[in-house]
Amino acid sequence: MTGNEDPSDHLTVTPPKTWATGLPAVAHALEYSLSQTSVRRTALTLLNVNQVKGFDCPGCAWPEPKPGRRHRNEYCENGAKHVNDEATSRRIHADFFREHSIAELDGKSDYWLNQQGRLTEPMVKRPGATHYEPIGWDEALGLLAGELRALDSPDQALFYVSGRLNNEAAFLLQLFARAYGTNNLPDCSNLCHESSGWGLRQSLGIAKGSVSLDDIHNSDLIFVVGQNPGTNHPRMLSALEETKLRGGRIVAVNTLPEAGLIRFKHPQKARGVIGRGTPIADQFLHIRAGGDLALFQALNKLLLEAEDAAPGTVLDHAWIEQHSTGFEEFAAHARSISWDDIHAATGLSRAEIEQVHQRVLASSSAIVCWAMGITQHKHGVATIREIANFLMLRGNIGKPGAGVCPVRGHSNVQGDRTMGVWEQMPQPFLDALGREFGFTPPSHHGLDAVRGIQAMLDGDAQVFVGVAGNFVRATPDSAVTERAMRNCRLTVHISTKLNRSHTVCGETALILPTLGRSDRDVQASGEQFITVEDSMSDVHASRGTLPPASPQLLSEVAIVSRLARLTLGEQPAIPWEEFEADYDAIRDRISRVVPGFEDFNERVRQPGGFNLPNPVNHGTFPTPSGKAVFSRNAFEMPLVPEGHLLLQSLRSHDQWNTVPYALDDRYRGIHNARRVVMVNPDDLAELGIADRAVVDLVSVWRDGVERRATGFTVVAYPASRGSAAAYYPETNVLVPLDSTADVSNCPTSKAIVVRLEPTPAA
Ligand SMILES: Nc1nc2c(c(=O)[nH]1)N[C@H]1C(S)=C(S)[C@@H](COP(=O)(O)OP(=O)(O)OC[C@H]3O[C@@H](n4cnc5c(=O)[nH]c(N)nc54)[C@H](O)[C@@H]3O)O[C@H]1N2
Ligand SMILES: Nc1nc2c(c(=O)[nH]1)N[C@H]1C(S)=C(S)[C@@H](COP(=O)(O)OP(=O)(O)OC[C@H]3O[C@@H](n4cnc5c(=O)[nH]c(N)nc54)[C@H](O)[C@@H]3O)O[C@H]1N2
Ligand code: SF4
Ligand SMILES: [Mo]
Repeated sequence: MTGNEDPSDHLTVTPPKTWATGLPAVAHALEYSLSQTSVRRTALTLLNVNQVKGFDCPGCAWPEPKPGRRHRNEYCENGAKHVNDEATSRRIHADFFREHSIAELDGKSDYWLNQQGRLTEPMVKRPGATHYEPIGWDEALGLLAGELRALDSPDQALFYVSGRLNNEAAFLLQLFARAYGTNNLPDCSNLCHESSGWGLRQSLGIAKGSVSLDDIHNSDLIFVVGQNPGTNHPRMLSALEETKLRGGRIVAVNTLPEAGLIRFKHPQKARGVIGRGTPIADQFLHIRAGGDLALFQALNKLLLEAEDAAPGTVLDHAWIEQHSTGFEEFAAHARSISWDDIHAATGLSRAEIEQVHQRVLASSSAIVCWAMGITQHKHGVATIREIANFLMLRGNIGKPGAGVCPVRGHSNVQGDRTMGVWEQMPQPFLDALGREFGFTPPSHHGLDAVRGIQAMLDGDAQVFVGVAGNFVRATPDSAVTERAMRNCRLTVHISTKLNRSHTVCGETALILPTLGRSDRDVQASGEQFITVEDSMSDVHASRGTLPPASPQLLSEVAIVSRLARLTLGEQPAIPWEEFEADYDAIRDRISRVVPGFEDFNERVRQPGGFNLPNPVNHGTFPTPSGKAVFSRNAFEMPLVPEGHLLLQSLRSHDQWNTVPYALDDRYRGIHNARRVVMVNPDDLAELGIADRAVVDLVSVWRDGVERRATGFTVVAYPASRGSAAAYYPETNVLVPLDSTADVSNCPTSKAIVVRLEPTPAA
């Protein structure tokens, strides 16, 4: 279903698929692309995506193979859908906003809003108005600059950044925010891999993954934990297939038997199109929700006991001695974990875990990959630290085929952080920024996404600027967040497409439309390119190739530069005009402020760009002690009262974060509906709820406030016992604002205690 109508749910269910990608995936990608635009534009976009001279897929952050090894079609089904969702021929003009009031738009689905096409001109909603109306760029940016200048304190403004934003614009935005006087730079990482950042920083000293694609290909043993690559990082499956073909083994750990983890059919190889495909997971652990900390504690316990039984044969003593601290304390704690606790938390048998242990003993290198199934739990940071312990025990950091691999979401989410988009950038970065531009950046920490919402609710933040995301649908506690946004004096969104954040307005609201990745970007000095950094720290150029969606669009760099000039004037002396005219001028500055970007302009022009070295691969651990840190993590598992389930909010195959492209979740066998909750049939029997019953999801939280999402159809599904799964963003209303992960403050989107109540008949 790809029409313009507001879709209604007509659920059909088929058995979950046991393999991912192959020919149907190609067909689905083309079907969506052609519903959005012409054959010619589809061909143009698909020929250029992920090619050395083309543009980076605006989809996920999975890296491209080295230039000589790239396939002509180096994209996946979802990448193709994603590109053509941006390259759509549909347009939203001023008459659209005359026709539809904001209240009416607010009643439309996320799907419908996105289907209206690309935004083409700046729009304003004035105080008291019911509709958006056109506004010129100068007036729009002047209005925003005026509001910013009028605030009592720069900390009353928030600048939210999502991971689509390119390096150059991200660098300018954080520079602007800090020159203006605030570190309030909440970002989508706060909602996503924040727990990975904290866990890795504490254990290894750097908040990034340590592996390359070559490491993945050549590893003996890869764990894929809390991640659904078949849908969310499809080309990761080609990499895992290569691992398998070279003799590596894969252990998948998930609460759901996800199709891509089981079998993979490579869509660009004859064996994938015709054959049965490659089995991916050698072992699948159908773990209980939130049981991963206990699983890695169990594996660590088994390694320590195996070492006791055969000293000098299991652990890498040389590595531990030379590179780490805290081993003894960690080991004493790890030995004390009980099998009863491990079983309760994981739902796995000791035999299953011992089988994995044997695989570990048989391997001389190991990698652990993970995503939201780990980070969005209360104890996400502890789990990641336990994963680091696990790898460190056998020296699986900094050698080929080994390391940590947090698989990032948005295409440039890692780059935005490298460029300084974080509410608590370390002082050396702030000092370098201040030196380069001749001002003193504020050193007190800014607000993250969750604290930003609270500040808007309390009236402490009054101007919200969102870049490249959909803040009100990405964040928890939707009703509360919407109230927070409406409480602002001014809400501003720099976006390519219409979304709910544009319909939940402050007193005044602005929509500032911008170029997307696929659009050609021409400035005073000529055609520009931008740069991005993928999940494996490869930095490379991206050049749009399509005529812009509208002549009135400005690039993100241009919008930020003009806004900065209007807000700050000549103080401090930052050459904003020069930056807008020639992005090389921005890259020159980045090369002097951000470590690893020396000779940026030259190196990024080499085919495929360059790799930012990770110090842990050279035996350097930038922790306070200068060593990797073994940590002692208290045993923890989610506590779910009798008669309740632990709900995870996740992505369907046909959505990109807050934006559904269609109502299907093909691999899970869910068709034509999104208000669906998947529950284990034994749990349904215990709860006395029938398959296909229609229920409300009611979340239970310590504040006693009732949070309810109504009208979900129950689907009996092989979810692990005690858990349930439903799609985000429809379920964000259930996530309490203060239900966040320890240390990282990431919302617990994978751990919401709910009860299911029959929906009263209408
Ligand atoms: N097509 C598509 N691609 C995307 C996105 C998209 O929306 N659409 N979003 C992008 C972004 S921003 C991100 S962050 C990534 C997200 O990539 P994923 O993390 O794969 O995304 P989710 O759909 O949230 O899936 C979480 C996975 O963890 C499992 N899981 C849940 N709880 C647990 C648990 O307690 N333990 C274990 N072991 N497993 C658990 C779920 O069953 C599911 O397989 O994808 C990126 N790529
Ligand atoms: N319950 C629950 N909540 C979650 C999650 C979950 O698993 N469960 N996942 C969380 C995660 S991992 C993430 S990353 C966030 C995602 O949160 P966001 O990144 O904020 O959301 P997106 O849906 O990616 O944003 C889509 C919008 O981005 C704009 N856009 C697209 N491309 C461009 C571009 O090139 N430039 C500009 N300026 N705008 C562009 C379009 O207007 C589009 O409508 O959601 C989080 N929220
Ligand atoms: S795997 Fe990710 S980056 Fe690669 S083509 Fe697919 S969506 Fe795009
Ligand atoms: Mo994400």
